[in-house]
Amino acid sequence: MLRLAFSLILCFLALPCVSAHGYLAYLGINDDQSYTNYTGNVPNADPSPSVIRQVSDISPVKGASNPDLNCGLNAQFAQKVASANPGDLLVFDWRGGDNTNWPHNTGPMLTYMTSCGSSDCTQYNSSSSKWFKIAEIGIVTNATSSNSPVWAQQSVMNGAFTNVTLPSTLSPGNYLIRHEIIALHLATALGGAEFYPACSQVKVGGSQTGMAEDSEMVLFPGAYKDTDPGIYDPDVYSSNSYTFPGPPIAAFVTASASSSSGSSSSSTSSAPTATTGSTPGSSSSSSGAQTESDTLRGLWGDVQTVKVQARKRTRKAFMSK
Ligand SMILES: [Cu+2]
Repeated sequence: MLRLAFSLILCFLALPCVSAHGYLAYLGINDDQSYTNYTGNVPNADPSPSVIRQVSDISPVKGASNPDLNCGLNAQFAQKVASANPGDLLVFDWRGGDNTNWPHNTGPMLTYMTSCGSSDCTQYNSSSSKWFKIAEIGIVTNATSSNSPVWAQQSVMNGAFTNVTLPSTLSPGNYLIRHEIIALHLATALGGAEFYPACSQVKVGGSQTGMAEDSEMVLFPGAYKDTDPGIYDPDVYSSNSYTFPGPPIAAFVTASASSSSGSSSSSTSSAPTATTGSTPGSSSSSSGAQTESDTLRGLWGDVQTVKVQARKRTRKAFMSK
């Protein structure tokens, strides 16, 4: 993991890494073109109506038992609800606090959902809600660099979107989507992990029947412990293996993903098409072929479809300050 070590050194030397944090700036649904449907509010700014729950600061949530692990620092109800359908592509665009690129490159990205019940999510308190996991992505191989292992989060730092596909058999209803980056650059110390959860309010249509089992559902906080191997990770800079925290991806998600190709879990999309292929120790081949859709097996054997697409929107339009 020389690449990661090098990045860390750069971080110490050149950048104010302690204060370099960020937030979910945009959510796109079925949006792999050049725009993003839904704008998130800058943390602590005067809010505009959004589907993304605003947080109070770009700083991370620290500690696995922190109540803010639910939806981010002092997360507020959002006024709007996005419309989506099973199988839709969710496009998450994370930014640094100054709207430059996301500042971290080490650690996984995980996506959970919870039902808001019969009413929409605009007033739904999810602190005692049960969440199920629909996607996770950690270390992948870098097809442009001898298939060397690299965190998918590196692509986000490079300017990529993170793509997650809604389960193709998801039951209709009102949901919160909790998309989370865990930054592990300080995770060699207990309590060092940085959690960045972001919750978006959606209403899912259709007439599917897929649901998670009770045994697959977790609370936030509650799903993680500070001592989990994927959260306290002394070997994070020397190991190519990674153990995702939280429950496995819900069975109905992986069942629907394997029965219909193209239905997937999580991936990043970036301009240099850097992230595709298979994870270390997986049985699938790592040809490095830059195909539009490439299936890989995650470290838990979960089928993930990596979709590589050119980033068409330029950063410049959003960097006016
Ligand atoms: Cu940070």
